[in-house]
Amino acid sequence: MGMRWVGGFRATGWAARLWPALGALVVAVMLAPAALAEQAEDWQIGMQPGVTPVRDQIDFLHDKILLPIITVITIFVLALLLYAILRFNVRRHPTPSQTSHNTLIEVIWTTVPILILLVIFIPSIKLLYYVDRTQHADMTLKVIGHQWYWTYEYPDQADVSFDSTMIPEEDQVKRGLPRLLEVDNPVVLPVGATVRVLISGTDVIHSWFVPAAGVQEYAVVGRTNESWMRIDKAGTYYGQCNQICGLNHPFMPIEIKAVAKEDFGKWMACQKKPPKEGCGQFTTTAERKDGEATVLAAARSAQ
Ligand SMILES: [Cu+2]
Repeated sequence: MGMRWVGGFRATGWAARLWPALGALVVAVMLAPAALAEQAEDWQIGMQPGVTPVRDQIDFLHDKILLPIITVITIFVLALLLYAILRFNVRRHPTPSQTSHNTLIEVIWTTVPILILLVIFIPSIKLLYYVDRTQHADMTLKVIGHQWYWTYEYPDQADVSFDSTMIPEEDQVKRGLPRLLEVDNPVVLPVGATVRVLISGTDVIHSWFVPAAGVQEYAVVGRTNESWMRIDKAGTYYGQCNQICGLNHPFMPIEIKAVAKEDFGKWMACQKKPPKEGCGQFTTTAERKDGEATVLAAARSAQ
């Protein structure tokens, strides 16, 4: 059995076997989110992959600006701490200095954080305004939060509207659908269309949160909040109410199906004038066929 260097100590026996296993675990955890697209995953440590321009900008702010800055600050503070601990401990430095003020250092440690905050402030404000609204929407989706489900309205599509309720947990499990995320009537949107999202509520404050789209907006009674999204990749995207809104707060998920324009047209036509037997593959009733659910689940696991 070979010996390995572990942080300056020689590890033998079980410790030598533990470190490669830990390394493999870390790699597995880092790769896990990359393999799956649209919902939170076990062992996920990063953000879900994004599918809208807004999310691209959020990722840029997080990955390229905030994370590097906070990493440098954390390492710098850690280094200062270690230096103080090692250099000025009672054994190596028995007589402490009586210095209490140093103008130069005080000016530096006041101005440098201000400059860092300015560097963060400018792109943050730009992003806030970018997320706020779109000037050129192709369509509007209205989202209304209730205890404990969502209503969706398409005001520029003959006022099509429907409620979206979580299907029972045991059905989700039985049919291989994402637990606590699958709904009876998902929102259907065309890929590539700029969608103005208007969000309101009828009882308490809810929050419409779809991580892959980078949208999180409060649903408040008597107020219409606005955001927007342009989903660039077909798929199913899940979200949840993320404002504690009462007893069934965890049971009002959000499901968006982003589909090709033609499919959206067919779905919308069916919503406007449904045939007796429902709207085919986009059927929006709770009686969705189990066969279809199986196909959906198979498509998901094949992704
Ligand atoms: Cu809620």
